[in-house]
Amino acid sequence: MSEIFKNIGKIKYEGKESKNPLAFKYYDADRVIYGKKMKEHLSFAMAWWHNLCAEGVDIFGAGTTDKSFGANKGTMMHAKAKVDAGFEFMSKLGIEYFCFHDMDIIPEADTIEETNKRLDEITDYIKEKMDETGIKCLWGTANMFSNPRFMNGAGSTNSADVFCLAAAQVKKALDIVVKLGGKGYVFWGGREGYETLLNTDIKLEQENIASLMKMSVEYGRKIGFEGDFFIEPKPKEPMKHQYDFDASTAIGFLKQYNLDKDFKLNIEANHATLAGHTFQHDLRISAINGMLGSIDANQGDNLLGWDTDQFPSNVYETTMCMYEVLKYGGMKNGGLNFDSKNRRASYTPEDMFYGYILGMDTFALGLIKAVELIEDGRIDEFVKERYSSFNEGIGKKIREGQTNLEELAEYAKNIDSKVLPSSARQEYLESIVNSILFS
Ligand code: XUL
Ligand code: CO
Repeated sequence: MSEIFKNIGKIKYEGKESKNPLAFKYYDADRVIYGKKMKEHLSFAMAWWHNLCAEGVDIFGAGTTDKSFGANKGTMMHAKAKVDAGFEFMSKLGIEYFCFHDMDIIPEADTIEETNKRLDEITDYIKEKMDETGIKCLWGTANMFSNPRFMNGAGSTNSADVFCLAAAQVKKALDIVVKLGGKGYVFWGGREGYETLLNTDIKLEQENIASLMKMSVEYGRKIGFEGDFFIEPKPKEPMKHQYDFDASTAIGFLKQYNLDKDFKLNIEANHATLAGHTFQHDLRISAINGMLGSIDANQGDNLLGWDTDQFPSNVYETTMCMYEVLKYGGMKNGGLNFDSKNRRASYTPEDMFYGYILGMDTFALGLIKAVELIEDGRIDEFVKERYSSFNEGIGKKIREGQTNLEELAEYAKNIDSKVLPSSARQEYLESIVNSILFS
């Protein structure tokens, strides 16, 4: 196998003064922070689909980027060339994980039998590369949104036959995730949603999605999958309304159908913002529910209303992300998967590396700054103090469920009705963040 990215060597950490575009300025993989290496805090993963498959096609124009890697597209030779390219790419960047959809790694065949045979063949090859390099699988998933049969979703489809084809696909995807030792299995409800209520039975669709997930958990556990199942919330696109709208909605769904013991959430930055939240909000909601599973690392564009999947460059956002992750104690089976793609006009192999270097450095800097915010302590201290009226007296009784409306009404008689809560001091807190970010 010959080298694919010939003019690019191993990407090294050179420090923030470096002007070498093919070097890390902040990501120093082995630097120890809070007793763990940077690479362990961040557990970066390469997304097979954007990096090795997407060629910059958009609805107005053809691809701009050649991802043939020297093979004829649509063949198993091409599938293998993508494996070669992917492992060379990850090795050069020091990325230790990858994530994939079943249909990213092979061209889908006309029969399930042949598709599965191709999956067996390619995963044998991937496994060889994993053994050679030590690179691991973070998570896998089934693409149940591209093929026309999934026009109405997979679990949410109106066709029992399509539902069965989806089940067959998840079964095989679980087989290969287990074969590759994947730590997670993702359900992104690509088309699990609806366009109009005029033709939609929401109750039936949601119950069917839950039973597909339940059967998947049963099968996964039966074949020895010990990792986490993840739901990846997204409010819209491609559907007008998607059932896994945001973290809160997905958690409610998982609890309603008793799936919350096996599932956690895979939070994607650009999906949270499409739902009208900050990235940090959906991370916090997942964390306080014990369900922060993994992260799809990217960023959107505030001026656009769709999923732009850009490489993260916003240090404020990555700082707040790592702040949540550190406070939560990390992600057991998760990591930071770059569900990010180069802009269509950044079409050269070097751009693939620049994208990852940007994303990895932005998260490394976010990690460093999040640690500084935590060590500084002023924000934590402020929040603690802000709620301190619940630490004793009547406040404590409220927290502990030791009171009732009658007692509180009696207590309220002695409170000055003009009382105000303490100042929220948002501007003071924002300037603390700035002083740490730009120190
Ligand atoms: C789509 C998206 C997916 C999932 C995996 O918006 O994020 O790529 O991450 O299916
Ligand atoms: Co994603």
